[in-house]
Amino acid sequence: MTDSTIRLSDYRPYPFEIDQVELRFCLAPQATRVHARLTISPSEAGHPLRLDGEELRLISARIDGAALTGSDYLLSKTGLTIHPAALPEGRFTLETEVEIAPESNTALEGLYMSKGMYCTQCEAEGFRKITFYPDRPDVMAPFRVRIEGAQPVLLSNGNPVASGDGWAEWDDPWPKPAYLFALVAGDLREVAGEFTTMEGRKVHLGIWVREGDEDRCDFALEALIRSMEWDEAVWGRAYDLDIFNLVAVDDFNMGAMENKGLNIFNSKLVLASPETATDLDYERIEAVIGHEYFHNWTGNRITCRDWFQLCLKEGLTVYRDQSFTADVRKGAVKRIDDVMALRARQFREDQGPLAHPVRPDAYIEINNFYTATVYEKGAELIGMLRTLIGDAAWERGKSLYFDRHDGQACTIEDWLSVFEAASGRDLAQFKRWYTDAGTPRLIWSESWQDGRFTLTFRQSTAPTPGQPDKAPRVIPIRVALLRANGGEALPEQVLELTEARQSFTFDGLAARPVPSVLRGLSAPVMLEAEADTPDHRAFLFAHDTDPFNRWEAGRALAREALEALAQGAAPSTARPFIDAFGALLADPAPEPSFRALCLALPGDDEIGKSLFDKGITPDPQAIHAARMALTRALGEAHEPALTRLYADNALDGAFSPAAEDAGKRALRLACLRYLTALDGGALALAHFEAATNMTDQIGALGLLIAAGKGAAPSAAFYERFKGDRLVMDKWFMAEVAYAPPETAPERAAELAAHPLFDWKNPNRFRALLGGLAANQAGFHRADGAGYRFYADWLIRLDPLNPQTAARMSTAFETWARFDADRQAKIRAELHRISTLEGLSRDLSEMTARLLG
Ligand code: B3K
Ligand code: ZN
Repeated sequence: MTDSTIRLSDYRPYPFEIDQVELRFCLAPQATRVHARLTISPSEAGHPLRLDGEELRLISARIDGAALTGSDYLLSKTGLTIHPAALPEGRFTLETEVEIAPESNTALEGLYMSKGMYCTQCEAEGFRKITFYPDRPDVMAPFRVRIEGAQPVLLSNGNPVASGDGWAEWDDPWPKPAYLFALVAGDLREVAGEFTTMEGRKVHLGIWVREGDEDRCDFALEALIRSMEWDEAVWGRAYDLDIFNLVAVDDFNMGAMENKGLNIFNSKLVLASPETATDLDYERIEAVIGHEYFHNWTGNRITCRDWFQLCLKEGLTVYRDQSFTADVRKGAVKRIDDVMALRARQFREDQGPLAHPVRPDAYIEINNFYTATVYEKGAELIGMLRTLIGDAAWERGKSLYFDRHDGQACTIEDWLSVFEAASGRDLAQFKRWYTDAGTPRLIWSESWQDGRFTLTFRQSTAPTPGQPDKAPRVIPIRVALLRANGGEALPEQVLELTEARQSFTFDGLAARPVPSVLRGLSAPVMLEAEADTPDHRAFLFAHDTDPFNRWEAGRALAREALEALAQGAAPSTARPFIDAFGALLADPAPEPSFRALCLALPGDDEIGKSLFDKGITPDPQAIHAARMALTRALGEAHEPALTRLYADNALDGAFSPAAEDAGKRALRLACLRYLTALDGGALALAHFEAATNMTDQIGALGLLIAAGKGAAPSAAFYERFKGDRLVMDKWFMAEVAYAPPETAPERAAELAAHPLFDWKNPNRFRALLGGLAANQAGFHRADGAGYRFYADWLIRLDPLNPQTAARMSTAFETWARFDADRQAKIRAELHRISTLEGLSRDLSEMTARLLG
């Protein structure tokens, strides 16, 4: 890497403490004045005072009231450095005034404007675009903020102190790093609520939205209250201010942000009504509201020492939000959803050129490390830790973490050491999960001899960029042994694999058991059996007492069938799966949401990865064709059962977003997919026309588009919803994601010229480009049209919004899977991007890593 690389090993504490921050904002779109008064104490004499600052026009700087002269400081493109000689010996105040132009801020980082409203995004390093400050998470200080502006609503962190016409003051007593600063000003409407904490504190809850959106906030407010209750009940953590505000904004680079007392959200993760939001939207809204709220303790009260420790707050908070959803919805189904997402995003990342450890040790642009590895694999490590040390030690360790570290900026070492103390275990080998990239491959085999059953495991991890050699990790493997006629011969237990190769024996069994291995995906590894048969999988799919492994067995059968078909095998190869599918349809026991998951086929990307894992070059078009063929074959084989399930799960009465009803809708749509392959879309059209909620409507529309029958319903959908920006995102996405692959790049290009394609809005940009990337066979069309279109748009977006452009470039991370011709085409596009003049740091780091 280049010399702009930031390294963990270079970490040094900041040589000053900031005792108090006082900020005054005079808002104006092109010339906002920010006055900052910092009370500073040197912790060690003789250091220059280094403050970060970018794109700021410095108006004045004073120390203890005296203006600095030119020789006292150095001003550069990245900050302000005040010479030690210009600093008083003890505590002093630094006052600066700067001017910024929020209206011209298209990067959506720092203070910017979205539809006439001022808002901020400071994580990771946006505060330096607001004022001069040590913009690093280990500098924590109480903030007091005064906002002056013509907007009716003026919000910041903490508690409101005073306000008048055109001004408001806020005080946040909890010391916080600058990345948690927030300010919002605009013409907003409040949907208010109230919560009393277990400590008896009355908290005012406010959801702030634009006029007209007030009636879409009830679910978000309920979700917030559920989150607050859950964090008290399960983690013993209560809220710590008198007010909690949450604002919805339309232009936002990500999902949401946990600013202290003032969460800012992408409006798609707040606003919901049955007509406009799908069941998945409802579930995500609840999960993300929970996630940001949970950050108040895991992230805000205890924060990260430096950005290398990002997983300290993110992995843990994802773990918390996943547990929350599992508790308030259906735990087994939630685990399956999480594992599907982990494999689709994190395993894919871990296997490609962007692979990095959960705790990286070098970066150029930290925004490029808000990844599935840091977040989702980070969460898996927390779950694994709990499995390894057991619930009692886990509970003790959690309490110790909050007792010991409240108010501090911490490291992964701090985190692990509380669990070492609580469990009495040495977690040195476990720590490799944080420092070593790559997904271990775990191969198992079994033997049965003289009444003794043996399970043998081998683990290995392929080299990843910068890490050629990998030592064995500790892997908790949940295992149960099943009886051949159903039921458990040996209940579930955890085996601890610590060596590269290790065997575990089981005695006292009356007959040879059937093992159910790695239940719940008890470690983020790729499991393979030395010798596995469709019979073993079909048995587990029908009889495993663990719902996760039951689903997993069916998934593997489906994957194998698709892989074989994609390589030209005879249709009869799919027989074991088609029969097992039928057995599941006939089994009355599984509840609808679980059954819906078992009936869905793996996506094209999953098949592509799986073939590549086996050393086979995937052909995206053949995979797509295989999925079509298998869908049809399943429909033909099981039409009566599918028709019956579809009919039996119809809902009437008022819409409820609760898991129960959502499961039935998901199951009906799963059945509808197969029935559409048979009738060409008649039933799907009826479903679309009768739909009274967005789940049914967009679900059916997607099937119709894919069946080539989308023109009329899509036009009707467009007419009905063209005034609704969130629904229009869904339309843009569906039009490309489900388009026939042969024409997907052309459809994307057509839509890019559509008057509603507001490409500067990240949601709309992601809808169109994300839709194309989701259409694997279309994106990877052999002539490279998909790649070219995609790269053109990254190039166009980069100068305005580098963060989103860099994020979207991950669509190219799988290039090494494909044939030489596709590889060359993708690499040529990446090369074209990487050699552009003036390319952002964000996108140039990404293209360099992607090219390897
Ligand atoms: N912490 C923010 C993400 C900030 C991303 C900066 N590029 C949201 C979250 O994880 O809760
Ligand atoms: Zn987070």
